[in-house]
Amino acid sequence: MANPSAVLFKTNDLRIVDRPIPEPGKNQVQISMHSVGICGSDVHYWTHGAIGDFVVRAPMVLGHESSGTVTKVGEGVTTLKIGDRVAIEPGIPCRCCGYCREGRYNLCRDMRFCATPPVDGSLARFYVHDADFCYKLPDNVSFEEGALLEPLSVGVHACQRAGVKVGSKVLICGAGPIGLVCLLTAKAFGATKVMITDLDAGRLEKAKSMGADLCIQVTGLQPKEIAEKVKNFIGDDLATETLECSGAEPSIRAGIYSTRSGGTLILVGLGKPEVTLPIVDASVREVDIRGIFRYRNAYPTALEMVATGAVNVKPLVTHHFSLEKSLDAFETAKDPSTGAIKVIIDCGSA
Ligand code: NAD
Ligand code: 572
Ligand code: ZN
Repeated sequence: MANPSAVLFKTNDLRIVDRPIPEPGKNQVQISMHSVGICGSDVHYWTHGAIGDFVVRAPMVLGHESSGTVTKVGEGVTTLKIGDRVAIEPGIPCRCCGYCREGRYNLCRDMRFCATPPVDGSLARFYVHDADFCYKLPDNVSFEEGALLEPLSVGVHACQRAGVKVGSKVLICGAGPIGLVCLLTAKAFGATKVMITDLDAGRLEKAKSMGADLCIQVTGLQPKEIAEKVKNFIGDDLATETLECSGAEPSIRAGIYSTRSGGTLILVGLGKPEVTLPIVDASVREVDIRGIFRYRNAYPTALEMVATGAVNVKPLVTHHFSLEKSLDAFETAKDPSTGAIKVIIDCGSA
């Protein structure tokens, strides 16, 4: 096959099929793909065929956490050359609307984001992307780390929106891949205590090994009981910033109760579209509740954190598969009994 690609045809119908090798247009580069991480959203499109209003109506290539080597440069590209190793920021905004022009390009309504219908992702042998959304990797940053810059950028944006700083006492709710990148980022931003919750003991063990100061197994606990544990650990105060990374309704409630007056709760996790929350408690204690939507201008920071050793993202990776074995990779990512955190697909380039 010239360009084997992991194409989702419909729910539970993911196949490796040959696609034409794409040629780079103006200001684009062709990339021989190396590492592609599987995200929860890839698994969700595979198993459900949709996330909210984004419905897979035509065959779509999956994958948006990726890196590779530049194999061709299109007209006008001056910043990259053949052979450069790059991480790919997967969302290309329109560049023209008010949000783009003020730098908040993640809010662009015409964003084309890899593996969000109808836009193809990058889980293929060859892929073409705008050059200015590709970041050259220094020699000491691996392809795998390059792919992990994508979820890490979510952690960077969450911590920036939260205002995590030196001395912060941060609570993270949910110890999946996103909770773990938030843990790494909060520590790199100077948080002196990072606490994390989950229902799953294995995920909490992973969080502990990655630097969590307190792990709270929340099964059977009421939101206010979780807040009490946070308060006891910090020493008669609550979290300065809370990053909710599960999307679970009881966890958002716990997030409000666990955040100190005047603090900030960031809603990273996206679950039910409507939930019941102790909103008066949040309001009278001036707990700011802020959402995040992916990230903006975060790749350079994420790359700098990895390149300097401020964070170590390697422990996130639990499994590797070849592109040809993508279906096995998705089965592994889907099955909680595998203990998978981040499954990486190696697409074949050296
Ligand atoms: P994940 O499902 O792997 O992790 C979520 C974790 O939360 C799991 O470990 C689960 O056991 C835990 N959990 C469930 N209920 C809980 C509860 N009541 N209390 C504490 N923990 C609980 O997902 P992920 O890949 O880590 O992503 C996390 C969330 O972030 C998802 O909702 C995802 O859609 C969202 N997300 C949002 C953005 C954004 O732009 N806002 C970007 C990326 C991911
Ligand atoms: O890494 C980007 C990313 N974004 C996720 C989930 C996983 N990975 N989001 C959750 C789903 N939304 S969405 O708005 N959507 C499908 C476009 O519901 C985007 C952010
Ligand atoms: Zn993702």
